[in-house]
Amino acid sequence: MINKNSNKLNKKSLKPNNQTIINYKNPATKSFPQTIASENNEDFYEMTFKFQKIMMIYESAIKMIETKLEVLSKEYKITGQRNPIDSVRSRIKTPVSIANKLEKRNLPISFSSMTENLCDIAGIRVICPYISDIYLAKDILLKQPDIKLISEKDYIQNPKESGYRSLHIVVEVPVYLSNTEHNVKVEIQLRTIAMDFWASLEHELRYKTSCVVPESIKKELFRCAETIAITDRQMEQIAMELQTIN
Ligand code: 0O2
Repeated sequence: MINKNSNKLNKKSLKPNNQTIINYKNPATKSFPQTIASENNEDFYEMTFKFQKIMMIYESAIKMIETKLEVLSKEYKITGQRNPIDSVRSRIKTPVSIANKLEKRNLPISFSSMTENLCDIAGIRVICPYISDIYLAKDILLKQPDIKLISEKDYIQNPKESGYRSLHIVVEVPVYLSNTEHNVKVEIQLRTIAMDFWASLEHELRYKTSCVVPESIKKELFRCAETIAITDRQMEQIAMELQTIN
């Protein structure tokens, strides 16, 4: 349930819960027709505008990183080197998903709370052919001076109880608007094609289901993850052997 009070804006300061991260003027509200200028309507327009603007900033941060990855892929292509990046996907968390996550953590559901507490509103998934490519792609990205590493979770070295494997990094990138600069957090999940195959199917089957998954199915999914991890290592070994022959 969304806590309406925590979302309520203070009209003078335009601050949810008297605090905000992203400061901006709201010219749109000034030109609203008088007929819809009642307090509630104003709140609605202000909130909608504010949410739209925050999401636009997150989308811009995604675009920046995607462009960097695209440039790298093009460089690998024209120099004839093997590309450590197979494909890239991205998504912005939905408002419901944002609210659910805040609620699950007993955090206020407000603009400032979501920008302060959630690191995965903007998410990018980088799919790599081999395990070593994951670390190579990470290092290449983090070498860029405008990408700042905030945190790292290596679920390849330390897989989750479910069997889930991926390398998660949270980075901060600057997004420049006409008058303001915003340091925006983006979660990047790096994984192999095989890890992605397992995670995507398991996500559908288990991770987001509301009913209790039987232990036997959890074990089965874990076993599949282990098999896939072994195959991942074998494929990398074969690739290395072939490289040596070449
Ligand atoms: P979605 O729709 O993919 O975004 P966090 O919840 O991220 O703040 P936590 O739990 O420490 O905190 O995060 P974690 O586990 O490092 O990363 C969460 C994300 O990793 C999930 O996002 C999934 O994308 C993925 N993930 C983590 N564990 C599993 C798993 O067991 N199976 C699968 N398939 N994916 C997993 P969301 O927000 O849950 O969903």
